[in-house]
Amino acid sequence: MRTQVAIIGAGPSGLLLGQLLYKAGIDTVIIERQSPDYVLGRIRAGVLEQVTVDLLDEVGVSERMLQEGLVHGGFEMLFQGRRHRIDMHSLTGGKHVMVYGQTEVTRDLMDARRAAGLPSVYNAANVSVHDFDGSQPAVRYETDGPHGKQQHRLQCDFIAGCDGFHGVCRASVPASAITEYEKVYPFGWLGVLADVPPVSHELIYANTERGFALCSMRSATRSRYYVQCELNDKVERWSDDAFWAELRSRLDPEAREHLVTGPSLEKSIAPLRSFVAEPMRFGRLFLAGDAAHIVPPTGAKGLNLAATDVKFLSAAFIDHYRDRSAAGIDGYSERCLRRVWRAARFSWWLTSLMHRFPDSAGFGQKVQEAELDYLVHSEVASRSLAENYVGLPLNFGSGR
Ligand code: RFL
Ligand code: PHB
Repeated sequence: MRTQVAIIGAGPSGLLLGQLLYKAGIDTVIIERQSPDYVLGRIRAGVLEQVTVDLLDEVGVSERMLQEGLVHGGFEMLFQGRRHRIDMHSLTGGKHVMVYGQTEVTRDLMDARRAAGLPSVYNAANVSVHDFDGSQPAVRYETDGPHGKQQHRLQCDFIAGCDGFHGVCRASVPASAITEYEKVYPFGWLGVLADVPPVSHELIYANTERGFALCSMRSATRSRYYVQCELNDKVERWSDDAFWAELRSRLDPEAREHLVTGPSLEKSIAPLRSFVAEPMRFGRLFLAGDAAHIVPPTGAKGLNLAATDVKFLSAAFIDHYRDRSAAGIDGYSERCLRRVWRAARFSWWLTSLMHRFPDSAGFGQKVQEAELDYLVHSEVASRSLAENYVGLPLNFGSGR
């Protein structure tokens, strides 16, 4: 089998890249290790920047998002028992974010790919990438056939590594060719999804004595809540009742009154990590999304970064095929990393500001309180938070 771009991974980055390239007339095959249902079962991001909304619109998969998504012009910061609203809309000159779950984004992209009749291989085993430092890269994988395992070889011009943090693409690059920067935080997030109306119509980010909490949502009848938990905590240790009691203890009196509880549809623990791999291109292999970088979810940047990576990557392939220019390919890594580090900085900063750290009682705690106080009372500081939260423009700082 042969294609122009082999895409490894059918998460949001792989699927969005597939649609962007399809619109440009470039052939792709997507190879995914899991089943479609497994991919859709992972409950993750909820907040889309305007840049991401525009990209989904550009590839023709915005219809349901525009109908069902919730446009938010602000969010709330809760500390010392009081809520303070960050009015993103007025602080950024009219910008907002869209609350629409990653599961739905992925479903819409999967449906569009299927409707266009584009090839995807799910349940692919032992996926491996080869010869990306030469001119004829290839991907090998196995599928279940009627007579046992079938081996496949996909020849291509380029490989797009959209296979997430634990994927095979980054792991296939020689250690000497890659530099990894990592910060692991001493806590995780315990998340619950439940069919109950949200506690408030906007998101609440809470810094409390018992740790961080986040009140988010998927719709007017479905809520997504998180509480900071111990790094080695086990989800089995948390009954629904225990989760609701913990969340309630981290809310202000008004929110506590409005909190509606119910059985959880999903409950999981995610560790928090900042990670960046440099560069993001190795010959004819390109990394995009979580395969190249991870940010802690506090700033809601992970999925949005994945979307802008693949926008830059699709532009690079279009330069190559349509204009016979190597400029996009050569500049891909640098262009992405500049944006990635800005989001890494913002996500690290907001994580540091909003969580309880085991070792920062006393001075660290007082400085955190002073910074929160400054943040909500200084318009300049609030604006900086709002500007980063809604997302910096694609061409920020480059004049391009
Ligand atoms: P994904 O989604 O991990 O998809 C990678 C796909 O590759 C497949 N794969 C392989 N396929 C073939 N061969 C192999 N060897 C393979 N190895 C892996 C996997 O099965 C998978 O289907 O990466 P992608 O596409 O780059 O997308 C990134 C986003 O998923 C991620 O950044 C966000 O979920 C992060 N994130 C958030 N981002 C936001 O922008 N806004 C948010 O509000 C937000 N909230 C969150 C989050 C992440 C969270 N967790 C669980 C870490 C909240 C949480 C709790
Ligand atoms: C979510 O709705 O899952 C969500 C929202 C905001 C974040 C992280 C996760 O910062």
